[in-house]
Amino acid sequence: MSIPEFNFTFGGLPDEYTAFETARILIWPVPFEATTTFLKGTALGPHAIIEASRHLELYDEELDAEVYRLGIHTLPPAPVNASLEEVIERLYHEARRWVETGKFLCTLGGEHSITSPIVRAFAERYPDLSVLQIDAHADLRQSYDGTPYSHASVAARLVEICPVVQVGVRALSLEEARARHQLPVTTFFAKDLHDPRAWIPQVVECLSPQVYLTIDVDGLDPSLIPATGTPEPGGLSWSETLRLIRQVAEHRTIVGMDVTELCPMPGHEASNFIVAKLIYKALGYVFHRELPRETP
Ligand SMILES: [Mn+2]
Repeated sequence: MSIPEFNFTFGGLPDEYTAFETARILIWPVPFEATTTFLKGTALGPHAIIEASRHLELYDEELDAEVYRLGIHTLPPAPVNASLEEVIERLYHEARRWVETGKFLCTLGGEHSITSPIVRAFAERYPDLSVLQIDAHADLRQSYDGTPYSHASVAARLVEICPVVQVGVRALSLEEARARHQLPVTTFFAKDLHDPRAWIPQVVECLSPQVYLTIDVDGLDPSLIPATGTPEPGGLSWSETLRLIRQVAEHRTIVGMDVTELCPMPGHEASNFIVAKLIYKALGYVFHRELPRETP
């Protein structure tokens, strides 16, 4: 699959808001796909998200703020033409470089396996880290299709680094259902998410002070984002997802994030835009304390 060139930056911002030196936020495209099992195409996810992001309304009415004024720099895409193991190792080293800048790193996948090397880099800088995983899948298989770095095993790799809290899970194997009781993982199944006034504070309670947010877009309902490789019915709604991220950002410090598994599909361009909007909303929540109110 050939990845189209990246001719534009996230948000289609004026140059004064995209310089690396002054930007508070880094957008890092990682167009990597090696182990997806059902529908292929998530390597095209970063390009589709950035392209759609040019059409975002840049004023956030909920926060009464223009989030892009923090400065958003779009990094060159990570080189991903190597073996799976090699890519995982390279992503770790490159992620370290970006984490060391102290800027907020938001990675665009690509398949979900990219998350574990990035979290490894974050855990070195933030020893009190936990991961909040929004996902339809538990991803707790020790290995899948012969590799421990499958996208179906990403949470099994994450729990080797730090505790994980999963939200929206509704597809897992018996092996995973049994394994999770022996692992540092708390799973909030989609079937149990009724009143967000009850379950969201419980999720927050399970998280350590510093949180890395990983969003597999299939965690949201496929009626909202059908363009994903392994869609599962019964996912989070738009408002539940925003409310969850907002409350985590208010009560904990989100130190980095990624969004994975968008699989762009003709006829489902709305998915690309919804993912771009989700990222922009999340960035606003992360920086809510620093954003000046724009209207009286
Ligand atoms: Mn998933």
